[in-house]
Amino acid sequence: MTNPLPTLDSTPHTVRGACPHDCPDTCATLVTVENGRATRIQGDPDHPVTSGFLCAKVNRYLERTYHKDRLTTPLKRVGPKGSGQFAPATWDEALTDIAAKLNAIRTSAHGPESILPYSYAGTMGYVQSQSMDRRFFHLIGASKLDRTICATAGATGMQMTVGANLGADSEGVSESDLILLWGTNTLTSNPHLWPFVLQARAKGARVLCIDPIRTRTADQCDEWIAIRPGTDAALALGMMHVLFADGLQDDDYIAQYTLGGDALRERVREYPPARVAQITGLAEERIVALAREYGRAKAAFIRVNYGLQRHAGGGMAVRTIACLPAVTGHWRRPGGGVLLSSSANFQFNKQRLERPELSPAVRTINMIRLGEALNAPDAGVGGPPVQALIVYNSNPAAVAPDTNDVRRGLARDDLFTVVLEHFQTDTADWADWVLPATTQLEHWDVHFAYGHLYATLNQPAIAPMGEAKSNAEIFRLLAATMGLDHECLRDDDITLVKQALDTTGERMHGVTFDALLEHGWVRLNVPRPYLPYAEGGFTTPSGKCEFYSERMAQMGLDPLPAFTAPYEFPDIATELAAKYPLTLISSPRHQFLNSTFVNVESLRWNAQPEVMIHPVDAARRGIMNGARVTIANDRGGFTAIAQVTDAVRETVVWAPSIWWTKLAGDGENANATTSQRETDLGHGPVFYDNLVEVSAA
Ligand SMILES: Nc1nc2c(c(=O)[nH]1)N[C@H]1C(S)=C(S)[C@@H](COP(=O)(O)OP(=O)(O)OC[C@H]3O[C@@H](n4cnc5c(=O)[nH]c(N)nc54)[C@H](O)[C@@H]3O)O[C@H]1N2
Ligand SMILES: Nc1nc2c(c(=O)[nH]1)N[C@H]1C(S)=C(S)[C@@H](COP(=O)(O)OP(=O)(O)OC[C@H]3O[C@@H](n4cnc5c(=O)[nH]c(N)nc54)[C@H](O)[C@@H]3O)O[C@H]1N2
Ligand SMILES: [Mo]
Repeated sequence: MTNPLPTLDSTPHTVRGACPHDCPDTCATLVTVENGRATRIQGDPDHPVTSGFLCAKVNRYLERTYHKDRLTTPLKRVGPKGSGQFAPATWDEALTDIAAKLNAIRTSAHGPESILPYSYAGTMGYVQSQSMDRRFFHLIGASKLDRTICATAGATGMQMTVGANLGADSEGVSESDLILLWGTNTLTSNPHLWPFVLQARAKGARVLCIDPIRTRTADQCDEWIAIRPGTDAALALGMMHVLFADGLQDDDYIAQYTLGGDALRERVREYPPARVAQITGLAEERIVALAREYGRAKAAFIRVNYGLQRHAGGGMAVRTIACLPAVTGHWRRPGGGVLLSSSANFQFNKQRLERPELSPAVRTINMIRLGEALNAPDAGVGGPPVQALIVYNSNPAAVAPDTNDVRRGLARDDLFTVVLEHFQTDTADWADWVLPATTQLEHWDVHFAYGHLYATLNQPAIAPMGEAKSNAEIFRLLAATMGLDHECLRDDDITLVKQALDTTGERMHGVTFDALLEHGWVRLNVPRPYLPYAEGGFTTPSGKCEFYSERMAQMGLDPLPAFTAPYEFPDIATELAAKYPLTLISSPRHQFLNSTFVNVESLRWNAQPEVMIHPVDAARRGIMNGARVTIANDRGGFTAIAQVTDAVRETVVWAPSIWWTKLAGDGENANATTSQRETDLGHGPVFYDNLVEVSAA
C-alpha cells in the first residue's frame, strides 16, 4: 500500500513536480534534492507557461515545507473546544478513536448523513483532493458537499452560453491586438499570463483593466476602467448596444453559430450608454469608446477571472461577457475570444477516481453555507444535524463567508471535528483531532490546469515530514480501521494517478503516465493554435453560442443576458446603504494564496491587515492614513490599518485577504462581514457583494 519512497541519494538530483495551488497557472516545478532534503525549487524553464519562474509564494515553498510549525504527529484535543490545546498521539490512537466515533455516529439514530466532508482546493491534485476521500465518504453514506466556494457562478455562466467552462487558449494572448483584463488581478492571481500580454503589447496591442481597484495589474495597463462593483453585465450589454448600433457585429458569425441573435439585439436596446453610465459609474463616452475599440479590433482577448462573479449576478455577468466575441466574431482568430477557464478541456477519469456509483442517495450541503449547516438542527436542508465534520484541503474558519456563524457551529460541543492539515490553522484550532498531512514535495499527484492546456505529474521529492501521511493514505487507513471493506479502498497513490489517466477522451491522447514521468507535463491533444469556437463547435444543447438560453428559461431565469444588481447595491438597497455605504472587496493579497502562506514569515513580514480607502471617503470619516479602523456591518467586523489612496474607486474599500484570524491581531478577518447568500447561477458565494462602514477603531 505504501508508495515507493524517494531514494536517499547523496548526489544532488532533480525531481519534477507540479505546483499544487488553486491558481490558473499550475506551474511545472523542478525540485533539487540533496541528501534527502529539498534544497531548491524552480519553475521548469521548458514549460511554455511556467517559463522558468515561480510566483512570490511558491518560491517560498521549501520554507513552508520545512517550517518549524509543520504538524508532524496526530494531535488530540486536551482543552476546551477552540482553546487550541492539543497533545501528540500515535496514529494508532488517532485512527482507533476517530474510527470508533464515526462508526458510532453513522450507526446512531442520526445516521451516516450526519457526517459531512469539508474540502476545497488546498491542493488541486486529483489524488489528494478527489479520489480516496470521495470513495470513503460514498461508502459510509455521508452527506455530500457542493464545492461552490470559488468558481461555480462563472462556470455555470459559461456552460449556459458556450456549453462548457472552456474558452480561448491563454497562449493565444500574444496574438491579440486588444486585451481586456476584466475582473482579474493578473499579476497577483495568474502571473504566468503576463509574458503573453507583454508579447502582444510589443506588437502594438493595448491592454485595459476593468476593476474597481487600481491593482498592481491595473497600474501596468494602458488604462484602468474603474467600474462599480457588480455592474459588469451592464457594461457588456452597453458595449453590445454600441456594437449593433454602429454595425460592428459579425453578421455571418451570428447567423451561422449563434442562437437568439435578434432577441439579443432587441435586449441590448434597453442598455443605451447613458443608462449604462448610470449603473456602472463610468462616463458615457468611455463606454462608447470601449465598445468601438473592441468592435474594431481583429482579435480582442477578454481575460475574465473569478473576481467579477462574486456578486449576486455573477453567473449572468460572466454569461453576458461571454457573448461579446460571438457578436464580433473574434472567436475566429488566434488571440480572440474569452477565457474564464480551460478546465473543461481536461478529460481525466473522475468517475473511476471518485466512484460516485458507490454513494447512496444522500443530501448535498452547500459549502458556503457551512455556518447555517452546522447551526441548524436539519443542517439547513432537511435531514439530521451535522454530528461530524472532516476537514481537509481547506480552512473554513478563515475562508468561508460569515465566520461568526461558522465559528458558532465549530464551537458546538456535540460536533466531532477532524482536520487533516499541514499547520495548526484557524480551523484546526476547533478540531477534536488534527492529523498531519504531506505537502506536494512528499506525495504523488496528477494535475489539470484552469489557465492553460498542460497536464502535469507531481512526483514526491522527499520523504514525508515526521509522521505525515498523504490524504489518500489517511482515508485508506481510516476506512480499514472502521472495518469498511471494498476493493477500491486499497488502491495506492500511484494506482490512483494511473486510474485518473485511464481515459478514452480524445484530448487526453498522449497524456500517459510514462510520458508524464519522462517530461513532467504534456500538452493536451488539441491543435495549435487552438481556436475552440472558430467555426462554432459550441457544446450547448443547440450546438450554438446561446444568446438565448432555453435552459435558463426553464430554471425560471431570464433567458437573455441581463444586468442583475448585487444584493447590496446602494442604488436599490438604500436603507442598508444609508447605514453601510461602502462596498468591501476582499480579494487576494499578493503574498498569500487564499489563507495558505499567511504563516510563512517571509511572506507576511510584520505586516498587519490593511484596508485601502479613497481620500474622499476617508476625509468624510476623519480617517487619517495609517489609522487603525474598524470595518463592519450587521454580520460582524474586523480591524485594519487604513491606507488612504485613490487606487480604489470612491465608495469601494479593499482589504487584501485572506488573513488567518489568529495572526491578524484582532482574531477576525474580512469574512466576519461577508454573507452566506448565493449567486444567481451555480450557488456560489458573494464575497464582494458586501456593504460595510469604516470607522476609527
Ligand atoms: N497571489 C494569489 N494568487 C491567487 C490566489 C491568491 O489568493 N493569491 N487565489 C487563487 C484563486 S483560488 C482564485 S479563484 C484566483 C482569484 O483571482 P481572480 O480570478 O483574479 O479574482 P480576484 O483576485 O478575487 O478578483 C480579481 C479582481 O476583480 C476585482 N473585482 C471585484 N469585484 C469586481 C466586479 O464586480 N467587477 C470587476 N470588473 N472587477 C471586480 C477585484 O478588485 C480584483 O482586483 O486567483 C488564484 N491565484
Ligand atoms: N473574503 C474572501 N474569502 C474568500 C475569498 C476571497 O477572495 N475573499 N476567496 C475564496 C476562494 S476563490 C477560494 S478558492 C477559497 C479557498 O479556500 P481554501 O480552499 O480553504 O484555501 P486555503 O485557505 O488556501 O486553505 C487550504 C488549506 O489546505 C491545506 N492543504 C494544502 N494541501 C494539503 C494537503 O495535501 N492535505 C491536507 N490535508 N491539507 C492541505 C493548507 O495547509 C491550507 O490550510 O476561499 C474563498 N474565500
Ligand atoms: Mo478560488
